[in-house]
Amino acid sequence: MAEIDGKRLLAGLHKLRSFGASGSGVVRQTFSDPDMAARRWLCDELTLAGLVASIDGVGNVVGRSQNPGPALIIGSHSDTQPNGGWLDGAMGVMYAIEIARALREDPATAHLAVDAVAWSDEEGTYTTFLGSNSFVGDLTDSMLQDANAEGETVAEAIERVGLTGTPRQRLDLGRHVAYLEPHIEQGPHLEDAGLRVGVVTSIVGIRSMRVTFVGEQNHAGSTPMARRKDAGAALFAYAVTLRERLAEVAGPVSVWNIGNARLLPGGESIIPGRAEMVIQFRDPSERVLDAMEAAVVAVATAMNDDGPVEVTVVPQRQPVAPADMDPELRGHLAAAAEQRVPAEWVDMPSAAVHDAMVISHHLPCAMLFIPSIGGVSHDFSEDSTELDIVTGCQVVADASFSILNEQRLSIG
Ligand code: HGY
Ligand code: MN
Ligand code: MN
Repeated sequence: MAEIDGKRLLAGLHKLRSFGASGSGVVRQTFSDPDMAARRWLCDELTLAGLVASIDGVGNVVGRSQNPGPALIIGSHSDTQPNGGWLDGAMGVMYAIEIARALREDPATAHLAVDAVAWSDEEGTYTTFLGSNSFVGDLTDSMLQDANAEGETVAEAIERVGLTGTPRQRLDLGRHVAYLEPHIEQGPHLEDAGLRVGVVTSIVGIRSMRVTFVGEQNHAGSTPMARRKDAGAALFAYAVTLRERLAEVAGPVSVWNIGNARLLPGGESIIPGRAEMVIQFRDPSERVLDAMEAAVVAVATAMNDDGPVEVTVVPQRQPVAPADMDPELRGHLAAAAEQRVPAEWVDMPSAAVHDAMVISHHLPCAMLFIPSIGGVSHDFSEDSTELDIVTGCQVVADASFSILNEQRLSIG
C-alpha cells in the first residue's frame, strides 16, 4: 500500500489555513480574495502532484490525473463559513492532493488515476452546492442569480473574479468510477466513543426557509402599545411558537436553527417595521422534513390570521434530499479502517451536509470522518489531533488503492 507523508499533509493544511487566517480559524468565503488566492495555490499544488490542474468556470479547482481511467475523484470544499474552522472542507482537499502524490510516488500504484477537487461554495455563501452541482450538470440558471448577504449574485461574482467564460469541469462517467469525501465529523460522537474513524452510512437532508414580518415602523415612545404593528415582537413570538411546533413533529435526530435574524431598521427608539429570519432544519427522512416545513408555514398562517403583522415564508435555498452512501465503497473504507485502527472505527450517519449528497445522484460516493475535538465546528476553535488527521488520510489512501485495484481487475 502507498504510504502517505503525514508531515507533508500537515504542512499543506497549515499553508491552506493561512489563506484567510483569523486567530485559530479561517475566514475564506466563496469568491473572496482569500478564497481565490487559496484556489490559485491549490492549482499549483495539484500541478506539483502531477495532475493537470485548473480553476473552472464556477471556481472549482480540479486536478486530473494523467493516468487513464478508471479514476477515483477525491476531495471536498475549500471555502469556509464566515467564522470557519481550518479543517472543514480543507482537510478533504489536502487529503486528495496527498493521496494523489503518494500513489504516484509508489511504483506499485503510480498507474492508478486519482482526480482531486476543491469544490466551490459548499457553505452556501451564494447558493446550494454551487461547485458540485455544476460538476454533475445540475446547476440551474436561477441558481446563478442567487446572491450572498451583500446582494452580489453568483453570476456577478464569477464576473468579478474573472471566471466568466471559463469552461466548467464536468463529471466523466467514462472515466470516473467513484467519489470519496474525507471530512471532520463536526460533531461529538467519535470523540465521545473514543473512536478514530467514522465510515458514513447516510447524510441528512436539509431545507431552509426565509420568514419575513412586515408591520409599521413608528416611534418607540409615543406609540401606545395597543396600536403597534411591531415586526420585531412578531418575529420573537413566531420563533417561540415554532420551536414548540417543530418539537411536536421532529424525529429523534431532527435539528433546526434560526439564523440571520434582523430587525429593521433596528434602532432602540424605533418600532421595527420589518423583521426577517432564516429557519434551517435537517433530518434523515423526507417525511419528517415535510412535516417540519408544514409547521414553519402553519405558524405563519396562524399569525397572519391573528394580525397585526403580515408574515411570509419563502424557500431560502434549494432543498437537498437525504443521501445514502454506496455500500461497496463503504466496505473498502471499513476494511482499510479495520486494518489501520482495528475496532476503533464505526459506521455512522452524517448530521452535516456535504457535496457527496449532490454527487451521489450521479456516481457512487462514500465519506470518511475523523473526530472533531469537543465536537466543535463552524467555529474558529474547530480542531482535530494531528494523529487523527494523518491516520484518516492513510485509511482513505488504502481504500483508494483497493477501490481502483478492484475496478481494474473487473475491467480485466
Ligand atoms: O452546514 C453544513 O452541514 C456544512 O458544514 N456546510
Ligand atoms: Mn464541510
Ligand atoms: Mn461547513
